[in-house]
Amino acid sequence: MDNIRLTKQQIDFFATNGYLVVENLISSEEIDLYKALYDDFLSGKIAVGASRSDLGENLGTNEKVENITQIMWPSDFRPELLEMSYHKRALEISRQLMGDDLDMDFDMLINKSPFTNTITPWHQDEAYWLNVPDKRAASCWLSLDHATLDSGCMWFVPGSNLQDVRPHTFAAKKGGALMCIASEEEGVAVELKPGSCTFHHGRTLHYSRGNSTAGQRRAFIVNFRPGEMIRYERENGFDHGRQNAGDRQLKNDEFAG
Ligand SMILES: O=C(O)CCC(=O)C(=O)O
Repeated sequence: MDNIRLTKQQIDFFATNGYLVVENLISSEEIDLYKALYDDFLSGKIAVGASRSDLGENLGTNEKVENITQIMWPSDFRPELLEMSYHKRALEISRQLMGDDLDMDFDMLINKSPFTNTITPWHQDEAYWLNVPDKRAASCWLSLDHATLDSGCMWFVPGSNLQDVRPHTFAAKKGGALMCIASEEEGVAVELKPGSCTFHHGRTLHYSRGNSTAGQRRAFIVNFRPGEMIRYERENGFDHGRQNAGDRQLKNDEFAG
């Protein structure tokens, strides 16, 4: 596949709305490859220890499966991912959106298993992150399945990237998912076919409904920010839960003042 060149209209749309849909980021052959790898993570064939946790713990009511499976840093366990098409194309697009100094900060898998019916609460990613001086950051959310309203596609609040970070709290338990007050009335839902993706800014309000379907809702997420800010994070001991995924922190109280 050729490199994707965004139009000025797409770049402006992202700057104004805080999100962007990019269709067909990877081909159908590539989707099959990524699905096979993803399933090896889900089944435990690729062991990840404490990099795996339940983002929906105490939010959903599932006991036999994770309410929402979150695996941080899959590329630590399969470094070849870094050289594969998804990471490369997503990096290229993030640079077109926000500048040539962007690099990959971290990657993660978030899956909603069939009938787990657990929402990802409304939040802004910045609430989880160290308050870095340069706020440019984009997450690419690649869907390996049909992401629909019922399986838990992403919702975004257009323009929230240009507003403040709302007050966040832990939704159900300390170390679990964060939440803030927002509603579907403010948002737009983005259904995606397999191989398509969205990019969202670190400040964009987003959420997803639970998966009430019989299929998986596999999302592969890669986050990008200026290389200088990645260094700043690491120097300050912040690595996005690389080996302790279940210890999420509320960082947005640092935004006051
Ligand atoms: O997959 C989801 O439901 C949430 C994803 C998310 O919060 C993110 O990619 O920042």
